[in-house]
Amino acid sequence: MSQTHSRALLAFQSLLLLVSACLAQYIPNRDNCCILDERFGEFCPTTCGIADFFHKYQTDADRDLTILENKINQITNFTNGASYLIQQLKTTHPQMPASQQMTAPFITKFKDIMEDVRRYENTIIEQESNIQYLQELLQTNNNAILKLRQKTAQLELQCQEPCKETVQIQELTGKDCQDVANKGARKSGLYFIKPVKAKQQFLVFCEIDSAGNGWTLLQRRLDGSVDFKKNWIQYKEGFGYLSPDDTTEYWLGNEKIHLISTQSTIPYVLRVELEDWSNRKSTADYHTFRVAPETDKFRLTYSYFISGDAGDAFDGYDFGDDPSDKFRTSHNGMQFSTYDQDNDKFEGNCAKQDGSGWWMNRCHAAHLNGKYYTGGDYKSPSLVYDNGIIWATLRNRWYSFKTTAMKLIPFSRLGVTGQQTHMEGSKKVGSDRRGDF
Ligand SMILES: [Ca+2]
Repeated sequence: MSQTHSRALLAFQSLLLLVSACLAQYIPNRDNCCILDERFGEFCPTTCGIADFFHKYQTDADRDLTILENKINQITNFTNGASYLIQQLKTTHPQMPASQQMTAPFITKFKDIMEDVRRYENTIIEQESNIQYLQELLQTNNNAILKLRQKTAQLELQCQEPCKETVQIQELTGKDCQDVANKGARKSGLYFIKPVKAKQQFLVFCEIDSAGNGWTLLQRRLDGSVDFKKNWIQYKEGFGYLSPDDTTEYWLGNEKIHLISTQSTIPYVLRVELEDWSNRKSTADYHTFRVAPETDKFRLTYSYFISGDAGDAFDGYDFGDDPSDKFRTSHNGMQFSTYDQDNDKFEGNCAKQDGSGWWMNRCHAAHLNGKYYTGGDYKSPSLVYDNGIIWATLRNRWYSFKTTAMKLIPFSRLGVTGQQTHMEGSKKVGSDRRGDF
């Protein structure tokens, strides 16, 4: 409100007051309207015209007063609003930043630091995890070391006692067991032999009779205690266990068999010995048995079947499935196969199917390294392949023999007194006429 308006309003209010007092005492009319009243002073010597004046301007004065009052109220409202706003600003932003431009670098730096902190936190968490893993590993290793120490202590205790089991190895040696027997050996057992081309001697079981015949054992099956599902290297080097009393199973090894069988121009005889589950024993002898070097995959060759009541299964067997059964199951001239070296005549892998190592064709009529089955007949609905210890000319291919042996002797010693004699052309026994796979 301006100062001029204030003064006008004050004067006007005073005038109204006087007029009101005057009107209360004097009701103006034509008779008294000219009566002097000092209270009106020099500006209003009489009350005459006052009422008219008042009535004339009352409406405008009232309107002006109403407008003034509204404006005062508006201004009051504005003032209150402004005060409230200022108060709010003070509360909300007690200290406004001096300048955002000045603080921006600090904010950036702060963010970087926070990022670094987060990164270090992650690194620490990761390292803690690693430490926990290593601690667990350390604990596991400590436990393992503890167990090993305990085992070592046990073994040390055992070693303090003298060895209870001893293996007697005969002193005589030779190129083969016949050579050993020729030097005077008359006792079966373990001997070191060294074939002509062998780089070092190796142990074999020699079966020597009273007549001085020395058989060199190549293979033994007795009880199924040794798994004959072995790879190429194992069949090459040999596996199983030699024993001085011939009570364990083994394959002497293709390399050693090769060295023995090819060391001389004097032909060897291979004798196959079979025992069925009725303890009936049978044999089959082959002339000039030879096993080629590894470069020829230890190929089997012989000149002919001499004799034996087991029959000539190496020559194959007509199972009745196919006219070529006999040809496809013969073994003379076949290379050796294992599950990891397929040298057979079959599009599949005979050794892998049958779980053995052998001179596979497509696949076999003789199979002395097969799976060991107790009782003989082993056919079952779930069995696809004839994988037993088989000699098809003696028993059908679903009959697995109880014991077998393969052994060599120089041909010149065959038939010497003390040896078992064999009938030429022994009958072939075999009821199962199915072809092989
Ligand atoms: Ca094949």
